[in-house]
Amino acid sequence: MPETTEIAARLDDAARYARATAQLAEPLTIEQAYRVQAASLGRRYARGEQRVGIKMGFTSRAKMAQMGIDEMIWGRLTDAMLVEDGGIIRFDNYVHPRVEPEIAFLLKAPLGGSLSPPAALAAVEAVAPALEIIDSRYENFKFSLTDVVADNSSSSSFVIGPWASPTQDLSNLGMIMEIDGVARQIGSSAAILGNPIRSLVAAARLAAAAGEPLRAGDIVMAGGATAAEALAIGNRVRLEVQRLGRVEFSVHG
Ligand code: OOG
Ligand code: MG
Repeated sequence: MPETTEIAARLDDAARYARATAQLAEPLTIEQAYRVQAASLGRRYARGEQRVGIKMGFTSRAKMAQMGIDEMIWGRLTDAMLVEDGGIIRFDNYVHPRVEPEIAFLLKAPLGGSLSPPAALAAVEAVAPALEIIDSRYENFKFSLTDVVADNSSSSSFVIGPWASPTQDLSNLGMIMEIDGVARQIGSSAAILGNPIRSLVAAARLAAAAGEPLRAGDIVMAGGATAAEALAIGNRVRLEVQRLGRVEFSVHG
């Protein structure tokens, strides 16, 4: 197997210079794939980026079906990936970006390994509508489970809408994602493991198991509630989540 550091460098360069790269030729174990992810993020931290939280992937049937993978995965988020609400992204900074509707959590306390949903909720400062811009670094957006894990779970950018208090029931909030004024994906927060709080519970467990427990101030993206949509130059994307409000961004050339 090629060195972890070699694969990490290849994937990091692919993300940094928006150049597609071939799928990994030799199969990795899931542990090796997460080691590659950590090493690739290590290169970002060395350039001054800071970890601000984690993203969950494949927490809904719609996402699993779209990509043909049915295991939950996670990736790291850095400050450089955050796009301001209403802001713009430059298409050229991506290989083949897609967008998906999510829910984000902001923590006010650290979260350790094994928790009940109410215990996880007690550590939540706020929740928000959120859009994730995923961008697989692999050609044609095709990958195996371990390929995508090594590639930081396709994590590329994320946009967070207004933070709201977590007092409301999150189990069945309507979600409408529009591109250029046309509803392209319609779903519910229920699609995310029955309730997105379960995604936070899983995030706490997986991050702690990896030796990087969730901290106060961390953001956790719960995973796409629907399939993702491909982006093109000129698109204006808006997500409306029932009771939580809207988040949006535009794609420029
Ligand atoms: C992998 C990332 C999955 C989600 O929300 O399910 C993900 C991909 O689809 O490229 O971010
Ligand atoms: Mg996602």
